[in-house]
Order: sequence, then structure tokens, then C-alpha cells
Amino acid sequence: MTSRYRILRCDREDLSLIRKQLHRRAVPSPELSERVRSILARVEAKGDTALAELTQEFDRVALSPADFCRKEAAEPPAPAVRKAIAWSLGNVRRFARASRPRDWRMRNREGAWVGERFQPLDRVGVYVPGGSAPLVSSALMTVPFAREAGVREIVAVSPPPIHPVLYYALRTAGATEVYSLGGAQAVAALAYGTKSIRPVDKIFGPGNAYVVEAKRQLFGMVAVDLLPGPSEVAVVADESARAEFVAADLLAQAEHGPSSRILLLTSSQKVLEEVVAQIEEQAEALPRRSIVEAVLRDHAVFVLTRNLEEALDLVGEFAPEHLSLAVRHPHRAAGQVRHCGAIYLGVYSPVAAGDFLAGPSHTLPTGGSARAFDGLRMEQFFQRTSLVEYSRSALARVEPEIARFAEIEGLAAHGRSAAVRVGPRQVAEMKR
Ligand code: HSO
Ligand code: ZN
Repeated sequence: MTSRYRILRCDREDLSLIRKQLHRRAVPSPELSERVRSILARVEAKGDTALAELTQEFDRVALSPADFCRKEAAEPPAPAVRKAIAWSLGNVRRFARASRPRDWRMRNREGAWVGERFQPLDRVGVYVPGGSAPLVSSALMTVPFAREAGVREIVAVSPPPIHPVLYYALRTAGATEVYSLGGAQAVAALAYGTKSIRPVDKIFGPGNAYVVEAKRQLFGMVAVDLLPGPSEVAVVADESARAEFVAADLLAQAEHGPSSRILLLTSSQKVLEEVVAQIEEQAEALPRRSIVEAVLRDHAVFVLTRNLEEALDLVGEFAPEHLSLAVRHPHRAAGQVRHCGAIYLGVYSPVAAGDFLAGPSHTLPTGGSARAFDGLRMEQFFQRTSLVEYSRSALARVEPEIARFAEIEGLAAHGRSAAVRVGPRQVAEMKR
């Protein structure tokens, strides 16, 4: 089969070379890092004045600091739009509640109680990307988690002008403050605080390369959720796959932007050919055809594997943001896959359902970071505290071991703090 696409064949090519080609790592360019550094420094030094200047510079919108904060009631959109938002919100809220971390405790070896307690964060910032077509679902895939976690102050920022439907979604989802601010400057404002916006404890949400780099640079000063990059999807298909559906899923993530990545792994030459044909056919009719074509040219990989196991093994190494399993036994296949952000099982699970409304957050690790990072989840809106509670008898049981560690580490006061409670003198007193 000749094709203008990048097709790798596991039966002909060196597998280690194929693995190498699938490997990718998101490294910010030094120029971008520098630009972001200077934006952060400007906001830190000049606060609201810098925010107004940068908003003019990047968003071409003249806003005075008094206009950053949007206080008016949200105009309700058309009933069908409201219904879609409410549907998504209902699913996400339920998922958030079900995945809420629970306090727990157990007895350790010497009978002391040990456990964990989760407290909602006090004040969080949520970045929502802007643009002509606002990613309304981005608001719905972050804010409700904060709300259900019990976070009291949920500060949303999005570049001006904030689309009315997005503003409605933010308010309905539970944002308590909304600011018309975007880019690295918005992230800086959330981290440092300015006169018009108080700093937050943690920053959530996806954004463009500037936003993500800003979060990276500010990590430590504030907490951040993760650093999501351009969307990507991998599909593993066996001979039972419907090429039309597979192609549709690949194109859906491709339309996000020219840096999106798509990957198909299949052991069936026939499916591969059919999917490629379907992609060509379906891409024709897409409004974002030029974006899709850029992705097909630069970031699309098709891998013909020798069997399904090989496909599942390779895809775990690629660690995609989304994995669609278009195979006869998706559950069995899912059990064989190592790392990825989200798995879509079976024929009737388009990735778009998860993008818009299924329940789990669509903010997911990209660029191979799914090997070690998680997507946005409920636990990230909590601060976890460990708990330790000894009784006198439990402490007495391990006092000699504590004394031993104190001796090894040369920290006599540590040892004394246990001995003073149950050490020989105390024990003698107890006996009296
Ligand atoms: N696929 C994106 C999320 C999204 N899709 C928002 C549509 N709207 C995450 O990779
Ligand atoms: Zn999407």
C-alpha cells in the first residue's frame, strides 16, 4: 500500500526504531520559557497595570482593572444549550461525588491508629481557554470537581471577551469569581495576586503553551494540577473494528489544532487501509479541514503490528492521552494496556463523549506524560493530612526501636521524646 501517511510496519522495521518514533517528550522551547518568565516578572512587579498592558498586547482588548472581574448575572443561553450543559454537569457532579476521597484509618503493627484525612482546598484558580469557539466543556470538566469537593472560593479566568455561553457555564458550574484574563499573565495573577485578584492555593485547567509554561514555572509557589499539552488519541483496532468509527475518532482529536497527535495501531492490513480511506473521505467535509490536514501531515502515525498483543504493548509505551479500544474484547485488551490517560472501551464509546459529558474530567496527561501523571481528578482538590495516634501501650511496644533510630541518626532528642513517655523511669512509675 502506498500512502502519503507515515506507516510503520512491525514485520519489516526494527521494533526498537518504531518504539523510538513513538516516543515523545514535551520540552518547552527556551524562547518560550524566556517570554513567559518576563510576563510573570512583569505581573509580579506591576500587578494590575501589567495585567491591563498584557491584555492589550495579547488579547487586543482594552480593559481597566475594574473590568477584570465579571460580576453580572449570566444570560441564560437557548434551551437546547442549557440542556446540554445541564446534562454534562449532572454527569460530572455525580462522577465527582463518587470519586471523592474518604478519610480512613487502620491500626499499625504495634496497635497505633494511622490514617489519612482530606480537607478541601480553600481557594483555587481554574484556567479556561478562550478563542472564537469557546471550550465550554473545559469549564464543566474542572469547576464542578472543585464545587463538589467543597472548595469555597473557585476563581475562573479566561481570555477576554468571555463568550456568553462560557460565562453561563462557569457560573452554573459553581465559579464564585470570574475574571476576563488569559494567557501566562492570568496564571501569574492567580499565583502572585494583584490588587484586583487575590492569590489562590492551586491552579487548574488546560491552556495554550504560554499558560502551561507559566504553570510549570510557578509550580512550588502555588500547586498546579498537571501540564496538559495538545490533544492526542491512539486507537487500537483489530479486524472487528469499524473503519468509519475509528477514522471519526482520529479526526475528532485532530481538529483540536495542528499540534494534535493521532496514532492508529492495528494488526489488520485491511482495517488500516479502510481507516486511511475513511480519513480521506471524512476529512473532506470537515470545517476544520486545514488543521486536520496539518495533523495528518505532521503528527499522524499508523502502525501495522503483527498481532493485537504487540499493538497493546506499543500503545502503553506511547502512553496516549486518550486510548480507544476498537477491538472484539475491549475489557480483556484494557487489562493488557499499561499507561494512558483515559480508555474508551468498545464500538460505541467515542472520545468526544468523554470530552463533553461522560463524567471523568477531560483534562488529561499528554505528550507521553501519562506514563507517570494522572488526569484531573477529585483528590486534587483536597489537601491530604496523615494522622498518627499512639496509646501508651502501643508506644511502649516500639520505644526501643525509636531509641535505636535516634541512636543511628544521632538525634538524641528524638529518642528522648518517646522514652520520656514510656521509658524505664515512666515504666517504673507506672508500676509504683
Ligand atoms: N479533547 C480535549 C478536550 C475537549 N474536546 C474540549 C472538546 N472540547 C482534551 O484533550
Ligand atoms: Zn476533544
